[in-house]
Amino acid sequence: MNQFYAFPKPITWGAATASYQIEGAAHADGRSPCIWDAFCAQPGRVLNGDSGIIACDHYHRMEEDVKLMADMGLQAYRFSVAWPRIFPDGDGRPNPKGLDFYNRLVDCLLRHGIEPWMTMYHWDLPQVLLERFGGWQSKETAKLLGDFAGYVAQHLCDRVKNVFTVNEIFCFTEYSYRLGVQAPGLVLPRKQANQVTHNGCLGHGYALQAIRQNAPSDVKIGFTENTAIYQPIWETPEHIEAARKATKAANYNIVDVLANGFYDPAFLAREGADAPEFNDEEMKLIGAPVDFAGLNIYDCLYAEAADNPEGYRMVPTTEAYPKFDVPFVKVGPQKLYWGIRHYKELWGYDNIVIGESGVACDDHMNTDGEVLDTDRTMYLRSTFMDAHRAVSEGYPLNAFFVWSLMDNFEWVYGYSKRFGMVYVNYTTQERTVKLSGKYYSNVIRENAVL
Ligand code: GBH
Repeated sequence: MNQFYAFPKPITWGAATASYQIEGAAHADGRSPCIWDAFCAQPGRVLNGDSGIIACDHYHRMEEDVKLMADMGLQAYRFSVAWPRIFPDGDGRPNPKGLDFYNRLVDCLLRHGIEPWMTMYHWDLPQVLLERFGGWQSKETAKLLGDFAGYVAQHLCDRVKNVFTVNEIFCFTEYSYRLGVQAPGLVLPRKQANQVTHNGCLGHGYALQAIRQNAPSDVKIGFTENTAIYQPIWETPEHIEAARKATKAANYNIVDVLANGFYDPAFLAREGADAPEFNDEEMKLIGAPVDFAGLNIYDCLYAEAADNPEGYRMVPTTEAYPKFDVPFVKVGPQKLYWGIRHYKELWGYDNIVIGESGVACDDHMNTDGEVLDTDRTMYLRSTFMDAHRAVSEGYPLNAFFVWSLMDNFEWVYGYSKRFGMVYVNYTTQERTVKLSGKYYSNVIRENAVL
């Protein structure tokens, strides 16, 4: 073992997935449609007209998938709960068959010695709530997320000890209601779009409160966000300060608000009549303390000091800047370190987890049946080095979830992009651990960057 890069403390090593991306079984056991089912059915929305109707068929292959995780040596598994399986009408009467699946999943994980980390909301909003309230345009949706999360916590948190309220508020609000690229694909005017983002934060707040109130035993609760992380163009004090300012400013309407419990007055002034409607009670829910803060990191952004009122400017990456198989995942051997450090220094988080880190590669199986993804393996190693640096300098990283356990439905890219450490043959549903998966098993076993 390479002692030098051994982690100085235990890290919980896991892999992440999300319900809509892997489960399939869209019509099984009383599940109702979610907004992604409807979005995928609209021509031109998702590449090749793909959808999550079958996906990795994980709903029917759960036990074999958990067995595979155990064989890989995973210590933890981050999954999400499909709201339309549990409350097909969005609220009201729960569906016992839906809950049963997650009960079996949790039991199976625990039987194999794998810690379940559960996400309450990873974008599969029941379609009925879009029809009834306009989805996240209404605070009712935020409230109902609280009800759903409270119910799930009551039934599963005797065994599940770590819970994420929501995955990436930025994506299910900004990308979905302002930019229109993700379900439900709306491009709303500024005032409404600002309101949607506020309502997303409020959903986190209601969920946090409800999980605390309903969990039958001690549980740690947090969120995870694909926070925009600026790294200094190089590491001198003035550029570090610039990167800090750029990162704080870029996250003005989500992480900065969750951490502080109030909006930056400059934001409210700038938006004027377009500012979101909110009250003190809501801000208290939104700003309630979390037990951990999650970072999902893909992009690579640079800032440098500048002689302007802000004191910084962004430095764009070049056209040819090294990327992976999707444009938004760039090579960035310092980004994860800076993400962790900014979380601690800007927002005071003392328990940080990487909710997602990973990469899409153009994977192919060779004639010997192997997938030798040297690119993903290189990427993982570089992010682990970064994590090692953060921990060595005393920053509070405690868990790391690679995105993703297996290839899956990559939202608007459908099945054309593969993020897994496990290769999925979508014709046969056969799973094959890639080189990167084998590499990860060794890293986990040694708790060291190898
Ligand atoms: C995460 O989102 C998600 O949590 C996860 O479900 C997902 O599979 C994973 O990352 C990999 O993408 O239409 O070209 O403008 C990461 C942030 C936000 C990146 C939406 C892609 C849309 C790209 N994603 N974005 S585009």
